[in-house]
Amino acid sequence: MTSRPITLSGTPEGPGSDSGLLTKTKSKTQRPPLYKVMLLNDDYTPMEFVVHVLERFFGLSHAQAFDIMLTVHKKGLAVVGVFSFEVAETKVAQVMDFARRHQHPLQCTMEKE
Ligand code: TYC
Repeated sequence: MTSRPITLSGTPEGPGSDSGLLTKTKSKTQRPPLYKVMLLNDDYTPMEFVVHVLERFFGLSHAQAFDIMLTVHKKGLAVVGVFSFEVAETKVAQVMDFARRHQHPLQCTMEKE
């Protein structure tokens, strides 16, 4: 078995035409859209129930949950988290189902960021 060195003579443009410049193609990676999950105020859902929902479904500490509940109570609504479409959809469904089962009118919605 014999082998000989491979010699490259020039570029596709021909020998001696290599400018030495390298070009790079920018591959545009698309980030998935994010969705804000919001809690809406109402006059009937007990404050402790809202705090419990925020702890249970959004993993917030008691203090964080209490703060957000008060923001919703005072301002009418607040963003409680930002998630992928699938996770946001699941959170909304879990909160709405939990509130309905406890017969509270609490509303939870999502919106593209
Ligand atoms: N406004 C309610 C009350 O006074 C408390 C409440 C807070 C309800 C946040 C809903 O998303 C909510 N009992």
